[in-house]
Amino acid sequence: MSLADQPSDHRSVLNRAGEGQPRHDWTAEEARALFEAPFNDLVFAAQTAHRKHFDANEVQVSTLLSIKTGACPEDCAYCPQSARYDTGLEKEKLMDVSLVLAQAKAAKEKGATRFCMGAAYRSPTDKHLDRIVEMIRGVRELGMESCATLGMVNREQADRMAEAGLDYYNHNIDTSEDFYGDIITTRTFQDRLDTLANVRDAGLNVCCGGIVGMGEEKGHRADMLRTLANLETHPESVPINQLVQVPGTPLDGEEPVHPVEFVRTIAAARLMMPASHVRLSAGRTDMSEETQTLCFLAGANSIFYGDKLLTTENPEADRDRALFQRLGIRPEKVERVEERREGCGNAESADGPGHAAAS
Ligand code: SAM
Ligand code: DTB
Ligand code: SF4
Repeated sequence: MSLADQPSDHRSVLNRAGEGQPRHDWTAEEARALFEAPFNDLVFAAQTAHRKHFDANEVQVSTLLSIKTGACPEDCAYCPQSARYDTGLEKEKLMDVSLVLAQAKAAKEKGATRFCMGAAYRSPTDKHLDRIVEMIRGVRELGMESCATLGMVNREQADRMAEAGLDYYNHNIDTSEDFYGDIITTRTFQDRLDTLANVRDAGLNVCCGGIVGMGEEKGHRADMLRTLANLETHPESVPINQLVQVPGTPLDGEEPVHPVEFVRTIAAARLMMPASHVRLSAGRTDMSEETQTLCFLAGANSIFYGDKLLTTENPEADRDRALFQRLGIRPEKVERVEERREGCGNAESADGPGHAAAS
């Protein structure tokens, strides 16, 4: 055991992490200490780190659209879109560009600043990518940030999307390397890291996180976040999804994660990647407003907004507007989009994505 692997007292880990300095040398013990720390100490440290980089009352708002639905050859055990499971989902071919842009425009009018296009592919064909590149250009022309999640991409594909002006590419590691094989067998953990490297090398912002509630243990959650935090550059956006259980998928009926453990995962992500946006992602429909509030307190500062995720429900837009109002949360301003594009938004710049510390 090296010195770095010695068990750490949670207090020293929290004190250091609360300073909000991005680090890439997290030990397994340090990451696990966050999951064992007293909850109040953990959330206090996470909120402290959060305020070093962000306005604590501002939340980034993205809207998702499934641009190609179902019939996926992969076997991700959580996913309603895998062709291997009978989930009753209606499959849909790749949408026309004009329909996608009409939805992007509607999302913008409702207040979203980022539009995320998701497709149920193992990896996109170059022919499909031609059409997706047009969608990316169109979303950008609307003045929104664009994000795509299309499965595995090679360097050339990532370059094409970067040239079209794509802002973010989402590709999740989903869970820890150890637990990964229990969830997905059709592509490896290393395949995912390779796609992330292609996306990063093409100059795109990386959106990468995972799912909580798939039967994993705390240690797996800690290890998943450690993999992300120890990347050379932290993902600019870290979605933490709570499993949405869908009848017909192998994970339907899994013991749901306790809300406190979910909030812990958000707090740990905030502490381990303090300058990144942490997204309280899928699963909010099954979450109380009190749990969501704790997530914001623990440092979540991004959500999916709009009545639908990809194929499952999301809280109604009206409810989210009411929740924001009750909490005094403002959607992150459109100007931040331009600031990030001009390069002030490097997640590891001294004062974080595009702005100074909170008041
Ligand atoms: N097919 C592409 C891929 O796998 O990269 C893109 C779309 S896929 C639906 C994007 C991510 O959504 C997955 O990696 C997973 O983290 C998340 N996801 C899918 N189904 C989910 C579910 N039932 N509950 C929570 N998250 C889910
Ligand atoms: C992410 O981490 N979560 C989003 C997005 N990235 C693509 C997807 C959630 C999907 C939830 C299940 C569904 O609606 O199909
Ligand atoms: Fe396919 Fe993506 Fe669903 Fe896996 S998560 S089955 S790759 S759509």
